[in-house]
Amino acid sequence: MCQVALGWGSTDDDKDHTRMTAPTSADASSGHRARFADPEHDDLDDVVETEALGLAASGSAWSDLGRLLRRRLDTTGFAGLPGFLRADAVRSLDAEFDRLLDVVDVTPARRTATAGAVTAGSTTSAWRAGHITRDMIPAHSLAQRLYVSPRCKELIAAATGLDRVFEYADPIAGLVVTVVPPGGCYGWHLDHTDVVVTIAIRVAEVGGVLEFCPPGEPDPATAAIQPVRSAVGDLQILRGGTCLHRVTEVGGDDTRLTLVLGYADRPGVIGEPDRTRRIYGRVTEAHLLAGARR
Ligand SMILES: O=C(O)CCC(=O)C(=O)O
Repeated sequence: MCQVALGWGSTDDDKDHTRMTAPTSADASSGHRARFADPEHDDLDDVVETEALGLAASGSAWSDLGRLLRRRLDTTGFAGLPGFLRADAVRSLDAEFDRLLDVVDVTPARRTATAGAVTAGSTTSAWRAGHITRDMIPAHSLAQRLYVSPRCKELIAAATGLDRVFEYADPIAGLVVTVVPPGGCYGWHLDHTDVVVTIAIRVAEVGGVLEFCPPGEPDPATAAIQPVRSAVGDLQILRGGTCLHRVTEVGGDDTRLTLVLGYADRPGVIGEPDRTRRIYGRVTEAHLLAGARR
């Protein structure tokens, strides 16, 4: 079995079987074509509600919509786009992420708002949440296709007033799923990037609400906190670098799942090793090498 998976020592029958379970990117003979994440291709009609949102037209439709969102983002720090993902795409992502939940670590922790080192005088908040990281999400996942798509980047760049945004070069961050189980929460924090893009995949029956403070407000105890109530498939853009935000305690039986897309304003961004370890519990060689170069 192992030999078949590795692609050597297999019979012709084994090879045919392997092709059925792991389709190649273009298999003209069978008509079976898996679509892989590829920044040279931007067909998202099977992922996004392109018709309903007026995004099916070629040209500047995605950046036009982004500019519309920017007005709201600039005023309040937040902009939402209800019904962004197709219902069948949400179902497919929910099932895909559900299969990974057994290996997600949700050990409780206390963290500072910037995931810095916790010292005796630090202000911290409670976390009980985990992540499905980028390296756990396969290349043919709709999530990876959305993340690398030039259309999606156009939308986010226009919404944030940048000429262009870039995928993280980080092997585990940039594209993650926040996993908040019943009784869990995602504490008050600021992100490392200006904005964070989230898409609700599974919402909590009770609680599990994304809340944020107005831009620059340093203290949730005195700030006018804004709740965001999302339905599955909704897209949210939050100025997470300047608006403190959290996810309140999840009630009921369901684990809350949110797809998080982080883009950088320059290519090659990789998270700092210490911060990465605190948030995701591990690093990769790329983090260590980038950390040593800093
Ligand atoms: O899960 C969410 O809705 C929010 C995630 C979040 O706060 C973040 O990724 O910075």
